[in-house]
Amino acid sequence: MEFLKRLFRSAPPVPTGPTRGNVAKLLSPEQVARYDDDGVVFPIDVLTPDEAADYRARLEALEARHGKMKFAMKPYLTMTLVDELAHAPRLLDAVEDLVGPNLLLWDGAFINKEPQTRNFVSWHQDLTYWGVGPAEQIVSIWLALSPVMAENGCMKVVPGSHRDGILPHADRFHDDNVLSRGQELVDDFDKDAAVDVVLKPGQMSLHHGHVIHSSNPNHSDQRRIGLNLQFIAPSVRQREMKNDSAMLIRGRDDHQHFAPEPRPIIDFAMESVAFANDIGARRQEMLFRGVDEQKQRRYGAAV
Ligand SMILES: O=C(O)CCC(=O)C(=O)O
Repeated sequence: MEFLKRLFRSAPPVPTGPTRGNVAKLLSPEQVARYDDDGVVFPIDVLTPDEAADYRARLEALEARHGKMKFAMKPYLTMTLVDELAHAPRLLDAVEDLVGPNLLLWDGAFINKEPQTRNFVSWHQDLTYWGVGPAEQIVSIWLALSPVMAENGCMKVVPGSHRDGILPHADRFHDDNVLSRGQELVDDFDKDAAVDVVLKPGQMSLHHGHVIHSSNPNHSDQRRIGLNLQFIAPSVRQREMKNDSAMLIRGRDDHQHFAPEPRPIIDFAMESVAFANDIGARRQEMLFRGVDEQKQRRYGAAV
């Protein structure tokens, strides 16, 4: 565990701030109400256009050496640029407004789509297989590092669909589906009500774990680059997996339900990669519970 200690820089102490429902740090009362009513709120400005362009350039420089970060799992453990983004003050202020002052980062991935490619995301609700709850103490953010619009496969969300809890899903494994099991809602719903989550570089959306969403392939000549992160309150519990881990990002963890995760100091340090691979493999085991080994091997790279 020595390497964990070396890699671990504890989150700066932040005084316990206002809890949800009191004074918001970044979101307006209307934006908080929109999240509550719709299960999604966007666009929220996090980075200036120049900052977003710098982060994109850093990502693409790393990709030139290490390969495309297509669906890299938990990249905040291994890449300093993602660690910085995950600590961006405006991003965290908005998350704090929804989840409270004590924040753990539980998961994340780059969900990038290259120009003219077929990858899509089927209609689903995030919390179907994640094992964590309660949903009210979890929020996903999706931060754009490129322009994101219908043409390059932006996320589509059905506002208000988070109110009925988790609905039945079927596993429809598909090579082009970004989701590990190709999970997809079984019953009909009003797809026409879906809205496109259009974002400029540096803007993000926040969504609830029960909201119905999907995305189409990238039919454009522009790359779609998005960082998806899941924040939870420390009181959240993992029901489906032993020894799950998360990174303390803000405030305090008085519950210790998740093992601490180390922050990266340099990109792709061997120890960080080993740690990320270990937790990634155990997460995949949970996501693929009940799925035969052949399918696990074939679809294992997805999120
Ligand atoms: O990036 C996408 O297209 C879909 C993202 C998604 O499913 C999610 O953030 O939960």
